[in-house]
Formats: sequence, C-alpha cells, structure tokens
Amino acid sequence: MTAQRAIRCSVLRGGTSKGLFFRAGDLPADRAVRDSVLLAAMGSPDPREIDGMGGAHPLTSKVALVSRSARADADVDYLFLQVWPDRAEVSDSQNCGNLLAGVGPFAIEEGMVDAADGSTPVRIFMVNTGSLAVATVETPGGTVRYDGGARIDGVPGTHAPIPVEFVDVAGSTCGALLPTGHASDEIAGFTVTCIDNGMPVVCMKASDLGLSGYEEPAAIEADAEVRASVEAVRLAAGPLMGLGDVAAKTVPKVTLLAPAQHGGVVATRTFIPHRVHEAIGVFGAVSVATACLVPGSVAAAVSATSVREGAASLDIEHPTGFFTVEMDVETDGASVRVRRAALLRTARLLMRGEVYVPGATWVDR
Ligand code: NQM
Repeated sequence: MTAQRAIRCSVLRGGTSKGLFFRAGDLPADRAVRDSVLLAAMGSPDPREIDGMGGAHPLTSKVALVSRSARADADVDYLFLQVWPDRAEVSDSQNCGNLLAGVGPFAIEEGMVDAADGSTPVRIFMVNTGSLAVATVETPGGTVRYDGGARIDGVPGTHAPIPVEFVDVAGSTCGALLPTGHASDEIAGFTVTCIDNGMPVVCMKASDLGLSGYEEPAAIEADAEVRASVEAVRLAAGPLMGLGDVAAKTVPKVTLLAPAQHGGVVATRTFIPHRVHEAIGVFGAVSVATACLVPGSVAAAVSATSVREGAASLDIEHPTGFFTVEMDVETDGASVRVRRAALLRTARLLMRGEVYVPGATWVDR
C-alpha cells in the first residue's frame, strides 16, 4: 500500500478559466513525474475527470506554476500547463491570459509579493512565451480584495478589477506578428490570416465554412464537416507558422470571423483547438484584435474598424458577450506595430489546501 501524497494547492478562477495553482517548488522537479502528478490531480485521462479536480473541459483543466522570479524586471515567473481532460497529456505549448489573472492574487496570498496598501502591481514573467505582463491587484490594507464592481462577459456577477498590461507579446511564440510573412495566405483551400500577438491564431471567414459565425459553440462542435475543415487548416498552418507538427499541440487556435452583430469590431467563434470556446482566450482576443488592424488580412475584410494609429479600444464579440482590448498601435503601410495592449480581467480564490494524488504517481527519480 502506498499512502496518498498531499500537495499544497489553491484553486482560482482566472478570467473565464479555472485551474490549480501551485508554488513551482511544491511539485516534482522531474518533468515526467510532475506531469503524471498533475494528470492524477486533475483526474485525467477521463472525459469527466471524475477522479480528480479537473472540470472536464480544457478551460477548467488548467494549471499555473508560480515562483519568485530571478529576473530584475519581474516579481514572479508563471508557467501555464494545459492538462487535457481526455488524454494523458500535459502541454506547455501555449500561454493562458485568463489563468494569468489569478497569478497576482496567488503570488500575494502566498507571500511571494508584498502587498501595498491600496493596489499592488505584480510583474509577471510568462515562461511559456518569454514575455512580461503587469497585473494590478486591489489590496486595501495589504490584503487581496476579490469583491468589486468589475464585470467580464462569461463570468456571473461582479468582482474586483484586475487590469493587465502587455508590452512585448508580438511574435512571442512564432517569432513574428505575421509568422508566414503575409497578411493572408491560401491554406487547405481557404483564405486565412495567421497571426501571433501573444497567441498563434489562424483567422478565417465563418462564411467560407458555410456558417453564419453566430452559431452556438455546441452547434459548431457538432458539425463534423466543419471540424474536419478547421483541423485540416490548423494542421497545414502549424508548420507555416513555425510551430512544426501541431497535431498534438494546443496551438494554433482557429478563429472563425463574421461581421459584428452588437456594435463590436468583429464576431468570433474560436476552436481551442478541438472544442469551441464559450468566450475567447485573452491572448486569442489580442491576436484577433490585432489582425483586424492589419491591411489585407481576412480579419480587416470582415471587421468594422477603421483604426490605424494610436490608442484604440476594440470590442471583440464572442459567444457570451464582448472582450475589450485596449491597444496602442502604429501602422506603416502593410505593417502594424502594437506598442501596448491592455485588458480587464477578474479572478477569485476559490479554495486553498492540499490536493491528494495516489502515492505511486510521485516516484522520486
Ligand atoms: O488566449 C483558452 C482561455 C484560453 C487561453 C485557449 C487564453 C488566452 O480562455 O490567453 O486565455 O485558447 O485555450 O483561458
């Protein structure tokens, strides 16, 4: 008999995602052992994740590893890991800007960052993409505040605002904002735009797939022909975006675009990559918003924006509302430079304690 192993852990909602937050040093150093521990903690592989903490959806089967940073420009390092619910795989191939919103509160709660009286900016080095974010957490009296008046679509109620700012995410995974070197490409029979402003995304017109682009996520997921076309585009786009074989990777995402319906810039439905997002990812939204500003892109053709220079607030429509991205851009002919992107998230500490995994999953090597 091997006793169960208890590991310090917190559960936080970050934006429209939810995950397990660990101090990096509390997990095994060996990567294979770490991954088997995380799979056990989540209850994966099992589509219901019934024997673990996972929520049976990629958006609720996420992990954040946080540690004090050795960098002069960051307070903490954040490594995001996607635990697949239905297969025994843990992926670090993408970043997650939603779980990112929980990193500041977690770092303060865990004593990694000293809270000021009022608000506390937490400088976060995002290990997956080698880029920086600053998240400002409300800390009246030096304690994290979770209640407040900020509302984000996809999350019920209102909570304390956590503004998040990025300066250097363009090309952070693929090496260039437009990884193929073009504003649009023909891939697997479709005209698409490949972009990476924090998340590798392939934009295509929903109408090219015979969709309006306003369908519910479940209806799109139920359409086998659409799923097959989207995956064919994704698999062909991966190597062209410098991502290699993406069959087992969570990137690129594929976002289907349609004209905005509710006064925003563009309507979106996003494959992440095999489920359709109930909203849109944070960096996914930043990348799509940027694509709308690139002359000659599929997104610019569909979108309603005429922004070309300076500060702009872009509302990206998604299945459960809007995602507003504040951007400061510079356009020079066919090229776009994003000086800064900022957005609003909320987060909440849901549970703090220990997660139990079968002792046999943590075998020291
Ligand atoms: O794009 C989902 C999410 C994400 C990732 C996904 C994210 C981002 O909504 O930054 O936040 O695209 O897999 O959490």
